[in-house]
Amino acid sequence: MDETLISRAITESFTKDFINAFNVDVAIAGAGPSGLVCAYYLAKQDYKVAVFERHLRVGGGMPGGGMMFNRIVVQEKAKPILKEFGISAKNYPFSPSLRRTSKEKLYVVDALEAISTICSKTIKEGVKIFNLMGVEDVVIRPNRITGVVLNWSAVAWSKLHVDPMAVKAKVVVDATGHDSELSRIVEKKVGQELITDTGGVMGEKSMWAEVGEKKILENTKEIYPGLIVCGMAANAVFGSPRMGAIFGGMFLSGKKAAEVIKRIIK
Ligand code: 48F
Repeated sequence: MDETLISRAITESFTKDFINAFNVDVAIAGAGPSGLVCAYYLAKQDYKVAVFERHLRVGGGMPGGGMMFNRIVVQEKAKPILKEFGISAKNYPFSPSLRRTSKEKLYVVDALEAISTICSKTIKEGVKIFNLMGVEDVVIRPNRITGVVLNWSAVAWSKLHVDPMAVKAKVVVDATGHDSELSRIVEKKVGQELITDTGGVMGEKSMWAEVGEKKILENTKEIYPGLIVCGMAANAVFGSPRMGAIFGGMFLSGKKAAEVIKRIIK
């Protein structure tokens, strides 16, 4: 066996996909639950989507479940999304007596099954996911974000001075989670011009699951022409609470972001 053939196969295949991703409909920063679900619903309708994930693995906060207990909780409203992906879910409460008194209809889901299934189906729909690549800036034209600026995560981690490269996109999504990194970058570069009450990133509030889960859908929107926020980034940008290891809101936010983006692109 010729080892260089293996090297050639990897390099040619990756480079082909990477060059193809230089011009996409939607570039998503972050392969957590909200970013992946958003990518999936867009690709299902034939939009060209690339996801850039800083870490080695995808999934963001999902594989860690709640405090490293690798289970997540999903509420009834997001059950259709579990069904869409074919993810198994167990009714909770388990005990009939607790079920009788509980007002909530919840589902417990294996976090690893959920994220691996979402990732697999998203890739099979045609989304290209580039891991170990961070979005360190955006491309801007007068009053509009038109792409993302990328670099290898290893470059940032080792603090090397290596210039980045750019990708063009009709719409850019900040799905970077609690830090809402892209929105903060845009705020820093364009000033207080975000479409929020303060014109800037308002900052995530302390835990209140019920309110956080409600607000996240309202907060999933365009915050600067060409820039959409979804998932925890949306709550962080609009000053809404965090909610812990309940993930229905993340899935629904990803789906809503896809709908918002479709309207923008049209
Ligand atoms: O944090 P993350 O899972 O975001 P999410 O989709 O989901 C939040 C939940 O996990 C959880 C929660 C549930 O109630 O509160 O926290 O909103 O995924 C964000 C992903 O973005 C990556 C990061 O490594 C993670 O995988 N990321 C962050 N900044 C960048 C980035 C960046 N600048 N470039 C590329 N990826």
